[in-house]
Amino acid sequence: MNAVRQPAVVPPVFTEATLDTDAIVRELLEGVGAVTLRGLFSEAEIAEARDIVMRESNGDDRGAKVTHFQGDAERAGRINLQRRVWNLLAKGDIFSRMAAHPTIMQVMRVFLGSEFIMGSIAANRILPGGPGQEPHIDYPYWDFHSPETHPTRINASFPLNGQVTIMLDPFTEDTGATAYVPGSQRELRYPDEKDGSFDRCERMLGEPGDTVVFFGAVWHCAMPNRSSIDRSAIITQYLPKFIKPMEDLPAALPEAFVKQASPDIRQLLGLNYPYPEVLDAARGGNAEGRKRY
Ligand SMILES: O=C(O)CCC(=O)C(=O)O
Ligand SMILES: [Fe+2]
Repeated sequence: MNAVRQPAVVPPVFTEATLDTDAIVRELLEGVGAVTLRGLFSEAEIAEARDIVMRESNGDDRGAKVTHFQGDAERAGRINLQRRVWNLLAKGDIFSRMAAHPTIMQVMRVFLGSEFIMGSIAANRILPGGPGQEPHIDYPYWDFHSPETHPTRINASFPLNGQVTIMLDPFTEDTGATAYVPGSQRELRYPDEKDGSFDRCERMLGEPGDTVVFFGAVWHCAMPNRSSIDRSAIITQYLPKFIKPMEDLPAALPEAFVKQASPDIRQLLGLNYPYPEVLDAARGGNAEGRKRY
């Protein structure tokens, strides 16, 4: 007799009407490590984002852009079947609307602190036949396979990362929906082969427009696309204000974009938090401390 498969551990679903940021924080830190937000984006918005991602990545047929956690695909000469589109804020207003969606901002303010920033925003497109990734954890934990380079006793009791995946295509087992190991974020560790992530994983399933928020310390990876359709998502990394971001986002953007950015986008670009600064050249006077003691 076949072993009975346990029911899938599905990330709890919230809408704007049922949003409960305390419950979401608990789920991310102490629960499965992920939640789904539904109904944040219209069909037209998803279609607009998808068109740009397809157009930009069609041109990259040699997979020339940098990518991550794809060592096996690179060795097998198949890296062009997973394509990234970087610097999305410069490629359409829709991506600023996605990055600073009020509901995402509301969740991240509670999870990462009100002055949180964005460390990266990119698309990840897996073409039909495209490979998956190695199970991993995300920046700034992404090199935690060398834990001695991180502070002693660092742990996952509080977050240094919040990930958001906005699905542009159906995320199914066939198309390569992101795999994750529920609860693995509670003990901060980079997974290895002995952990058997592929035997223990669940999938982040959903329809175009569904948005998964997860704590990047949860073991996860893109999976192979065995279908005949593309599987793309917008992948955004949010960080506490004091973490050095993964991408130098302001440097990649036109000056005019930065000048005209909304208050939320300025915060996401890290412009509200001025450090590191050349203090020897900074305006004199007291710059930090309580206004009144
Ligand atoms: O595209 C996916 O399913 C996940 C991508 C991911 O986890 C990453 O690139 O860090
Ligand atoms: Fe990841």
